[in-house]
Amino acid sequence: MKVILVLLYMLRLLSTVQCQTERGFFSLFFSPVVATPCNSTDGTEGLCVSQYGCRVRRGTATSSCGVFAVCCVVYRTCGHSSSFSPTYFVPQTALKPTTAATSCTLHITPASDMCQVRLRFLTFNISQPEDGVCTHDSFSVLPHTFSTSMPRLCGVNTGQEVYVSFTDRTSPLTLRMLLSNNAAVAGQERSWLIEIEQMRCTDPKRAPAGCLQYHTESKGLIQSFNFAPELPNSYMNNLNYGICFGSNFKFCEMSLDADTFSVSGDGDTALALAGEALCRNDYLFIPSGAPFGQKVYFDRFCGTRLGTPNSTVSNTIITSSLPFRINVVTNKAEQTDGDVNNTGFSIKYRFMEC
Ligand SMILES: [Ca+2]
Ligand SMILES: [Ca+2]
Repeated sequence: MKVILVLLYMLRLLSTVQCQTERGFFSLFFSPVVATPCNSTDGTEGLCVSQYGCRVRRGTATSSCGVFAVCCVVYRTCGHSSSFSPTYFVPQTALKPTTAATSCTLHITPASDMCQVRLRFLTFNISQPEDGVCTHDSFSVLPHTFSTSMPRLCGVNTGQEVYVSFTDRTSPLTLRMLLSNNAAVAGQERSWLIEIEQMRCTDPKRAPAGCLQYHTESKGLIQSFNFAPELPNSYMNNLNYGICFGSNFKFCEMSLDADTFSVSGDGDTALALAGEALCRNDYLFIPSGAPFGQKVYFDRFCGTRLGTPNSTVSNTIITSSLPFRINVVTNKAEQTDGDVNNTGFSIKYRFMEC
């Protein structure tokens, strides 16, 4: 028994010394010299550092990561600021949803050489828009406003990613969750877990100018914000943003197949529309988009199916305009334009080799 106690005491002594000398002799043996990334069970990413290193970051040790090292995740909440990357924005330090009506802001200070942040919405669930407008809760990134490319968002956006540039590299970006106390939404549970990763000016994975969303995989899924087809009028107004695709010389064409497409008109009637005359208010701008196998080209696509004009089913759309890019445009009105039950879009994209 005595032997065990002495051993435990020695271990404790070692760990204390290691905590106090992060770069010292013991850290060479007991924690990585160059901190390596680690994954936590809630989908967040941290750094393997000593307990002391984690306290310096004001991080949370989520799990053990080797002898005397912890996976340290930087969570921040209302009123905080951070220059660590990645930082995770949460409603409260206890990592629980909130029902409080509040203006919750987080300041992100650019570290040196950083030009942009990528926001990944690991969880994003606040109140729904009303007739396309975030009248109650909203998420915005200041000094960007909904009139610039980063829109004000609400509803459900789990799984979405956006890229926002620092307007100047010395002043912070402010992430703001505005939670309303209006009777229509009071007491609702709101939750979010937003990963904020700072991106170097030289990072090849940085989104090009004018691109709110950026995809570099050769195939994937693009969805409109608050894509929740089970909810009527989940569609968002006042959008004008670019979805861009990073490609290389290997790829000459991109195909687009809609699982869901409901952008204008009566959401309960199947009808594809295209062209400037028919798609005036809400549309997807797909440069030189042509229905597969046809040599007719359009830029604007709208209606309730994505495909050949007047078709009642969606067809594959091909674009060969490089770099691949789609613009999402919606105006400020919806039902007064005769648009009912528009739910937005969910489209599979795929690059095609030359
Ligand atoms: Ca519409
Ligand atoms: Ca509209």
